Amino acid sequence: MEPVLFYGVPQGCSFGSIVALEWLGQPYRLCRINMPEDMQGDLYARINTVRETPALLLEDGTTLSESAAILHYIAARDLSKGLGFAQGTRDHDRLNQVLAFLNTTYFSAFSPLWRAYEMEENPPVQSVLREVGREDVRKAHGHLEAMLEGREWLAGSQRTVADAYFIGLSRWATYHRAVALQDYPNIWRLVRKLEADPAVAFAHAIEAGRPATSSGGFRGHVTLEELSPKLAA
Ligand SMILES: N[C@@H](CCC(=O)N[C@@H](CS)C(=O)NCC(=O)O)C(=O)O
Repeated sequence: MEPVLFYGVPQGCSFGSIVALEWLGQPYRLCRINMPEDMQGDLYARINTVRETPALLLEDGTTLSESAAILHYIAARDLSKGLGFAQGTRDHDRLNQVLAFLNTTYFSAFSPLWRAYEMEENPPVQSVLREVGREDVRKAHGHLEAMLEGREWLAGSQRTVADAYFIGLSRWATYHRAVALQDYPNIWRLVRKLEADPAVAFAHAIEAGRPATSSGGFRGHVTLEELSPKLAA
């Protein structure tokens, strides 16, 4: 079977892996994971012991987890698509650098805000977490804005998996009302360009459960149960 991407809803960071798969254009399937309930069972632990999305089931029955690993893997499946670069080149280093920034500093800036979201029962702690999170998110956007100066895309002059990953995470800034993306001209330019991309529209439709038109290789959804016989025990 084609590779299967396990994507999480709502608001998953796996959004970027859906966009990257669409850009790659090779056949793939999707498996929808409602977070956190679908991750609690033994079945999902066989896919990712850390019980997080995204995860990717490969043709040989093995799985790959962690966004950075999955995104580099997708890019490397066909370097002629230009979503990534050959290892050992400066272009690859630059892509790796920006992906690492997004996957650590940028991603984790939102962590206090997600914790606050889960803390309805404790308003004082929730309010401290919100303050810390909003400050971290402001700082991360300041760094990203500077990084984008003079660059059309995150890794330079061409669209890569870093841009796919970024557009998924950038939604959280608005969702948590942490910063207004319009206040950062370089970031806002990139967001508008990506939001106009058919692969991004496709990923939004998939997450929302609306009819979605693939311009890539989407071959439909499979369920965890259907995949069970293919997974290592
Ligand atoms: N380091 C991991 C983090 C993945 C992660 O935190 N995924 C979230 C969704 S964005 C998740 O699965 N959370 C589990 C939950 O909400 O229960 C990666 O970059 O892939």
